[in-house]
Amino acid sequence: MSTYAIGDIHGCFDELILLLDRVGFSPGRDTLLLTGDLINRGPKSLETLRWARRHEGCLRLVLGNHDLHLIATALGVGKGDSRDTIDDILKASDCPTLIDWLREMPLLLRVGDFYLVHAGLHPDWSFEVARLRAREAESILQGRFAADLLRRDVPSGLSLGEGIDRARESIACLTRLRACDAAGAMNARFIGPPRDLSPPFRPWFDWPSPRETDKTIVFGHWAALDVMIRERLIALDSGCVWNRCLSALRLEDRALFQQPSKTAASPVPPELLEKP
Ligand SMILES: [Mn+2]
Repeated sequence: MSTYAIGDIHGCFDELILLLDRVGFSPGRDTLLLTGDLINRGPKSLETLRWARRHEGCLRLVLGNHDLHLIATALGVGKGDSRDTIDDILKASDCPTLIDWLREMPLLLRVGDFYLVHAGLHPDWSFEVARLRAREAESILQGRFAADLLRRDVPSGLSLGEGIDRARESIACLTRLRACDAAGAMNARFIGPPRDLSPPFRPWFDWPSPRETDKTIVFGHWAALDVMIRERLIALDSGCVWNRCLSALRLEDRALFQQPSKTAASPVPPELLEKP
């Protein structure tokens, strides 16, 4: 009985299956924790999403920004990007079922001594605050104001309640955060390695925080960070879709397994060609 945390898949379904074979994953015995961004940019988003739903009994996942972008697009409020590879999902006959299933997934998940999140936590948040914020955003995402929550351009005149404003801020942190200043203000454009950061920005996890120190945060999203394993912090996006590899960490003994990428999405952002 093992638990494998797997980084951002981004539609790299062939690599996922090869990686599971490599670790000897057994659906009835082992558990998978996925850091989110299951889809988009890579070649097999629909296959990945269908597979995840079919294996929901042996896996848990948190939503990433690309998963939310898919939900937003399906709800008619997505802002398309020429690099999107989610058309196969949107055109599939089971699209509504897949989207409904995805909308039920959490933004933050606690599994034993581990917290799973796609991108990061605001430095000011304790785990309890992060948990309450995630629950609030999840409940809006599952309800009839989901489209208002996810739209990027809020039309003037659209009045968003305090809950929705706060939930939008929570979602930005949980699914997009990499670098921020001491007050937690995000540097939204930065996607490079930490050594390229200049003051006042630091990686979100390097600021002082009231978080309890007995839990370990597992996250993805930051491909330029690559796999990073610290005592209480595990980063797992090793850029499979950027022609690097897909990573799985067995949480019980921290054994790392990696599957080289078969397909490069193009163009590869120059920041991601270098390893940190
Ligand atoms: Mn992401």
